[in-house]
Amino acid sequence: MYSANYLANRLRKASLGREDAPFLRNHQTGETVSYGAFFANAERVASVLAQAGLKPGDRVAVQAPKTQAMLELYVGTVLAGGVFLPLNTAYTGPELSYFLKDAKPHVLVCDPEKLDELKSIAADAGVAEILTIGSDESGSLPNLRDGAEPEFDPVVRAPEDLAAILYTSGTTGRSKGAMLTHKALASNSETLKDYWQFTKDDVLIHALPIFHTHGLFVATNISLMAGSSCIFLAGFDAATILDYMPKATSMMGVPTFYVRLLEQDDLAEAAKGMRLFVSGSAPLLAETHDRWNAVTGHAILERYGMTETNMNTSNPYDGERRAGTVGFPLPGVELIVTDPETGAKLPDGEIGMLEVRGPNVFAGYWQMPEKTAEELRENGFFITGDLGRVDEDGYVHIVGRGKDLIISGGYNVYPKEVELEIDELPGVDESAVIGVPHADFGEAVVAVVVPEKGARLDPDTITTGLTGKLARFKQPKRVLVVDALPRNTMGKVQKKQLREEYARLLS
Ligand code: MLC
Ligand code: AMP
Repeated sequence: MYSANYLANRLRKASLGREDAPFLRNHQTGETVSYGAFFANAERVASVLAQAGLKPGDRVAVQAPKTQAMLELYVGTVLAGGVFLPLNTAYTGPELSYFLKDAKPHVLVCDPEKLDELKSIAADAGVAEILTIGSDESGSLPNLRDGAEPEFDPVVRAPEDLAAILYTSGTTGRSKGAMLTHKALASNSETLKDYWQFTKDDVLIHALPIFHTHGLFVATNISLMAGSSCIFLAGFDAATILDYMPKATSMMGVPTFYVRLLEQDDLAEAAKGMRLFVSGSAPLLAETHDRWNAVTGHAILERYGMTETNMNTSNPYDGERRAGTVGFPLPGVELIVTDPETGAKLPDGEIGMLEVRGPNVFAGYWQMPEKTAEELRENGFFITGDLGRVDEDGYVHIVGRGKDLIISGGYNVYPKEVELEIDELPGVDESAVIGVPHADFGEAVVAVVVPEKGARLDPDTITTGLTGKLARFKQPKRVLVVDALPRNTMGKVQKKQLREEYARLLS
């Protein structure tokens, strides 16, 4: 039925002929949406996009609340041959302006509440059409959808055509758009569905955002491909999740989910009937893994992935899920450990740069051939920026990062981007942004700031100065004003020293 369109076909296959089977149990609206109704709506959305002049390969950018309508937009964009470009709802106007100017989408879909602010930003970037989706499933896109024809002939798309672009920040402070093909997305989700044994009987608690790989491609694509259903929550709330657990079979989350759920009294009882808990996007402390096991009797299955590659490794479904490791390379994924300086392959057991190759790997960075060449080797291996080793039993351990990156509650923050903004503020000479341990978010952003000679700096003015410029999750949880930053003999700021000095600041 969708056979001309590589990814859509694979997202639809499991539910064909099961039109009444439930796909989304929408917590916000209290309604259950069947597979038939969901795909009919996605087709209507594809018609709306085509009517708006969307051509194959055109980008559809979206910064909207997590809703059923946004998922329909994802599938509708794929059906219409477009390239889906979701953006974190926390991004500010200036951040959005960069993405829109870089990706030049034909359509922008936003929250009606942000329409006024975004109109001029979108016009500046040459966006042809702005539509809206609100948190209550209303908006101009749902309105147009309801008036559109229910059937749409999917646009022909081959495995190597682009299905999505997801932006990921970089060490230089400039975000890069990772280009993901139909094949990369489909093959990875198909592999994971089988590896984690998802079937039509599964009910997944879906509390992750859908503007990132984890909530969009891992959680949603797997559910669609298995023909299972999702309890669809707009965001994370521990008590609500506990209420739903007895009706569910599985959950995917970042470590913060597990840390917060462990604070709930009735966790053991609620988790009894669950079959699978998956964690990823940030390191899960072995201590959290062990506590979870002790309380619920379940071993959390930790896996490792990234925007550019989707999922690379996973602990086994059957077999030992080893705390502090990310398991084995997935079927079809090759993983090697190389010398970060020379790129030479290292002997088994040694710590080095993790590199991965497989059908899951992205096609390069949008309009950044030099960046692509730096990180994606000609032989197909992607240099992840993560440091790790493979132990004698084949389990992969991530031991650190070769890239200057902070992961806070599963969101990536590149210090450079924050430092550039802080350094622009009046009275600032220079700054160093670091990640320090944080019980809830794993790591938290801290800024160490040096005032200009003779200037007096109040930490609060730094915090206020960043408002509206950077998304809240990137803003420092603490600002420290110091006389000077530690440097080595080459003059390079010693962030390791700062991280050690402030390791207990927030814990
Ligand atoms: C929210 N805040 C954060 C934050 N999330 N600050 C730092 N880090 C975060 N992750 C800010 C809020 O703006 C607010 O600030 C304050 O912290 C408290 O918010 P909260 O109410 O406690 O946050 P909450 O809404 O509960 O969100 C926390 C969270 C959320 C952990 C549920 O961040 C989340 O859903 N994270 C998942 C991210 C994710 O899906 N990553 C996958 C990336 S894909 P203030 O000052 O305004 O009060 C990827 C590849 C892979 O990495 O392998 O999967
Ligand atoms: P992103 O760019 O948002 O896709 O983030 C990807 C990064 O998250 C990876 O490069 C890793 O540094 C990190 N990551 C993802 N999963 C894990 C995990 N299970 N353990 C440790 N780090 C992880």
